Amino acid sequence: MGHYREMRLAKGDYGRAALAGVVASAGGLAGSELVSGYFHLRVSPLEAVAESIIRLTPGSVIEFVISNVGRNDKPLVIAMTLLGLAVLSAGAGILAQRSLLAAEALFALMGVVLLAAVRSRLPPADTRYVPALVGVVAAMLLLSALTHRAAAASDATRQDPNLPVAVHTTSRRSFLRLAGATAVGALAAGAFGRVLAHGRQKVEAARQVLTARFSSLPTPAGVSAGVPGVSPWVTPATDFYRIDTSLSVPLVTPDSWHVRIHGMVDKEITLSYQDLLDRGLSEEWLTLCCVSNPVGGGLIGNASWSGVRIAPILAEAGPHPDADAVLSRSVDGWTAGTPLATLTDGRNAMFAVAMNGQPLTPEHGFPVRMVVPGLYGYVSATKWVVDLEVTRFSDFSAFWTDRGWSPQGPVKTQSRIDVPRSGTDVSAGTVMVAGIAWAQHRGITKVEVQVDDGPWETCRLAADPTIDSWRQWVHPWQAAPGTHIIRVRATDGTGETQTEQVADVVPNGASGWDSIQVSVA
Ligand SMILES: Nc1nc2c(c(=O)[nH]1)N[C@H]1C(S)=C(S)[C@@H](COP(=O)(O)O)O[C@H]1N2
Ligand SMILES: [Mo]
Repeated sequence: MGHYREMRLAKGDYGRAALAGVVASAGGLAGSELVSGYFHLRVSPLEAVAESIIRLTPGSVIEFVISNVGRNDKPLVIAMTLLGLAVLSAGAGILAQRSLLAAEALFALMGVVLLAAVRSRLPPADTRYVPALVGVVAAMLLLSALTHRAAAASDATRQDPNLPVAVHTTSRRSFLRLAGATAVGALAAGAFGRVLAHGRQKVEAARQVLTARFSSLPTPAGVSAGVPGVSPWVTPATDFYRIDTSLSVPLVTPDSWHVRIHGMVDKEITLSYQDLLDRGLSEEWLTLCCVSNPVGGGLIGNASWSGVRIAPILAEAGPHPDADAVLSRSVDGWTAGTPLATLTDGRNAMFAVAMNGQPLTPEHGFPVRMVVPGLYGYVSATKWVVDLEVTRFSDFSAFWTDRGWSPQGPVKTQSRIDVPRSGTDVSAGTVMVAGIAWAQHRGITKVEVQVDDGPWETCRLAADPTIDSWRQWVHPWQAAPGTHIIRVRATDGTGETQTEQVADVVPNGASGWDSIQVSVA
């Protein structure tokens, strides 16, 4: 890369160079569509760019466009985006004849735009950046290969016009063969990617139909401690952490969904989606967290869940007296073992169908998932749930218990400092130290902070409408100049104070006190 060529391109040379750029980016784009379709992501990088453009465009312009082209603003913006991409890529192809490095940098820059669009349009998930990354790398490799062949074709023409015609033809053919093969491959990959994406679109359409049926609980009064920077009481679905073992998001339509309750029961029950809704929905606040969340970590979120209580359904099935567990299974074969008692003891264990008033997103388990207050997700929160087997802990091993995690996963009492951020500078005087604390189904009754080796000071707690959700806390700290360590600890509704004992996330959740270091000027 990076060699400079004398810019003496003939007309045909320009055409080839531009074609190289366009075909290379088409190849990359097709690759990104294919991978995105495979992962069942809601939008591909191209669609993410189009959606971002629509969002960044003033409403009046969008209205004007819609009134002139009808509801099809998205296809139009996609067409315009593709046109813009083609023009930029053609330019990059020509630039590549002079400096391949500069042209590759231009492609990389377009990649950054794709990644930014994806970041703003897709919820956090390990796979969301993969399609754009695959696309950019493919486009850059193709640009390099095509540019070299285009240059060889131009060289052959220029070096010696008296060379046998066959030489010019061979290098030109070599370029055209690669360009042609790439174009054909791109069309095929792009088309296949769209076919793969179709399943997601069917599920999104089914979600659309359901949106009006669910509602969110109103945010209770007083749950905010009023300090900017603290995780808000409600975690929007787009910010909610996602943990699962499926590379490709399982796609299940409500029409095809059933759950079977069987095993050590008097009567087997199978419910359709409609059967479930017919039982009547309730809404509950619940904080869900992951056993893999390190002290101070972000694998936690709070939402208003709409769903159907599991207890009455289990009661109808009639569990045998010697059963002590329910093994739930998802459509993709993942399993969790939940204590039977936590599903029947009156807590809000439910088959959830909506989160914050919206049908679950496919990433969070559409159409139906489980949530159980007080337990980590790996032993309770089965997404895309289709099977509940009433059984005994001694008779099975679930997905994560097979891999060294504890069969029992009650949530440990924990607290986190959200502000100030560790490692930041604050000015002397009153500094609001604030964050969240959680001990689902036991509740939080006290939070204390300690500055350096001073006394533990009791924080003000925000309102606590349910013992199943996290609770915000705040402490006005009189900051004196110097470097300080601040620690936090919570006490739950059973009177137990969060342990100082540091434990790793394996096998049953991290423990220890969250702490920050700040410099006071
Ligand atoms: N089908 C399925 N359900 C699953 C998992 C999974 O891998 N597959 N992971 C569990 C874990 S470990 C957690 S912490 C929660 C996370 O739920 P979320 O992705 O909606 O935040 O889902 C649980 N449900
Ligand atoms: Mo988890």
